[in-house]
Amino acid sequence: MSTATPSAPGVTPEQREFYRTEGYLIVRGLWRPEEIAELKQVVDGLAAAGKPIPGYWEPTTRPDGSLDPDPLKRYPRMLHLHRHQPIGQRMMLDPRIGAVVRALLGDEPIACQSMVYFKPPGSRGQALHQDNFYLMVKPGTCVAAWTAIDPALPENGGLWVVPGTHDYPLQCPGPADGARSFVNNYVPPPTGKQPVPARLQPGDVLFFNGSVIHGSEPNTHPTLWRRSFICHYMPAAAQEIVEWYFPLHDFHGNVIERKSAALGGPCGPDFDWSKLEKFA
Ligand SMILES: O=C(O)CCC(=O)C(=O)O
Repeated sequence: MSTATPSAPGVTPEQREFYRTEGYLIVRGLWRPEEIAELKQVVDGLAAAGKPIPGYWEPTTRPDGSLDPDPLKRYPRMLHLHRHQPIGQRMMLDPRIGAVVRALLGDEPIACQSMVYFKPPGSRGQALHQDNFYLMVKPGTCVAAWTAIDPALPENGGLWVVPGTHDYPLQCPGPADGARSFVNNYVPPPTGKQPVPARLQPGDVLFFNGSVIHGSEPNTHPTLWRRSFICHYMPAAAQEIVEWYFPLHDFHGNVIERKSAALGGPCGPDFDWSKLEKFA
């Protein structure tokens, strides 16, 4: 796993080569501790207030007001942070992120989305999957920038990536284990390839190609949360993406237009998306 610190801007030739062959790259300490602390303060403040942000963050409690045993009901992932919090837009369009993504894509990046995962102790993970199944960026694929807010390690549900799966075609996902994953979408690694843990410290960023198989296990740590801030980007040359990600932005904050891609990809246009949210 490549862990070198990049020479700014962008990445070293070695890092670019590592990304080209493995499909992912860890950039250590891209964010300063005070930047991560500010992000943590904002998202923890929103979570502590518990006030839903309609369409973006909708925690639920039981009808009788008691705590749900599933921590993700109280702390679901927060969608599109950049649309409702200035820090989300600022961090999604940060020039240091832009420089790395530009170097990895070999093209001008367009920002598509931002999300926060809280993942408190006891939370389920997200089974192995490929992100471009959701974004459907074409031609080419998207790239994720996954920032650790807390340490992200196997013991607290850190991310795993399957090296070398960036050239693997998008698969139609099968069912996941609902006891371990909150999304019912599982893509098994191809024969001979195994997931490896991306061990991250706060401020480290894991970049990975949208076809790379990746996911996480439950957070089994007794006390350690595993918050993360996740953004996705597409190359300017790509012409389509699923409309749910509109409006797209360039790194100057301008809105960029692209065609709306059809959902379903390898599963076909009749794929039942509701099954990704449900377990039998
Ligand atoms: O952070 C996680 O646990 C999973 C996130 C992920 O796989 C994704 O954003 O695609």
